[in-house]
Amino acid sequence: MAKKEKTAKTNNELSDAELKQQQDLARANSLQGKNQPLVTNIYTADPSAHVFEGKIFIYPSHDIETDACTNDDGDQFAMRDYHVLSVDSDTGTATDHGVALSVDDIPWAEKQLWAPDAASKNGRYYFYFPARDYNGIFRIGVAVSDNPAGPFKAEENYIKGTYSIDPAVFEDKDGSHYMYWGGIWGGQLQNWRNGQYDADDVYPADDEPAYAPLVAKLSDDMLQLAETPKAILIYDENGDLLCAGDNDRRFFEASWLHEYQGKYYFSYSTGDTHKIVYAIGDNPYGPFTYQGVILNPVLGWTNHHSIAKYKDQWFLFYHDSSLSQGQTHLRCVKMSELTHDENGLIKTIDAYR
Ligand code: FUB
Repeated sequence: MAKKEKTAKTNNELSDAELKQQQDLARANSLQGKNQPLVTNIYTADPSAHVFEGKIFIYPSHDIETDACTNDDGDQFAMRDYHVLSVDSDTGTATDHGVALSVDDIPWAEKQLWAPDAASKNGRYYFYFPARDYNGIFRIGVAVSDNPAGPFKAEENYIKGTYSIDPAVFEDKDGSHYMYWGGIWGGQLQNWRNGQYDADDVYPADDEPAYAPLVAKLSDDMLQLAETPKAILIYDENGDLLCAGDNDRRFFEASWLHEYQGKYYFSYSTGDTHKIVYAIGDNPYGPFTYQGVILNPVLGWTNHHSIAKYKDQWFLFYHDSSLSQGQTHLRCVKMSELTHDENGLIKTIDAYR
């Protein structure tokens, strides 16, 4: 005890980041039982949930231990395969269906299998995922299966016209599928100018519009983009585009789209301010108007989510780093009920309360 008191840093000696991590960890530990990790046999993150064949399936990243250094490019997220999870509606327990796709079986991808998503059409299942190609550039690929749990077989090449990360696929009422994607920093949106990759990072000035996420309709066979990607415009309450310096509200990564009572909700992570926020529009392309926070910061740096309806109840799927006692690159997926109020606004969730 005496030794511990001698070596431990006092709160005054901790950096702000260390202090925040300690406080978050203490809060997470004191609330064990609130939302538990869905699986504990592996580390999982970036959960994209869908109801397929009457059951909730979750398509997460599979976090692993790594020697790669931690940096703003996200080299510490060195994932090499994907597992699919499903949730038993009676018991709420999740099943890990094992490896659904490995980087060794993706001809164009070298490393870093980041946040994926899946879609279904005519009894087949399509798995969309970002990875770095052999030039170090993030692209988005697709793999196909007859089973929602996989295994999936990857196409030979990435989807033409795609770059950056975090695909999310939304099926509209008419059966059309739209893919949303993009991310800054490690997500490389800041490296694309006029359709060309440039290794130099260029960001807008703080008072200029922030980098926009992208959307494109998918082709009938679900394997290509059916159109040139369009920028998603997100406006504030005054009708101005969110600016790059508006770190509390501007797009960073983790796109998701859901429809509620005829309105389209585009949600995303604010990255360095660690929130999941949302904006509402009248159609899948937007424009969207910023509304507020869905999920306050969780334990760990990243915040990434999905939203799905199961048996008349809406759920938020998210992750935090509680399973690894706060290690940002070793996360665990969780779920929580989500509520739209009588005006269609989403009640903010605090994972610690
Ligand atoms: O899991 C790797 C990356 O971290 C994801 O692609 C981002 O959304 C963030 O969660």
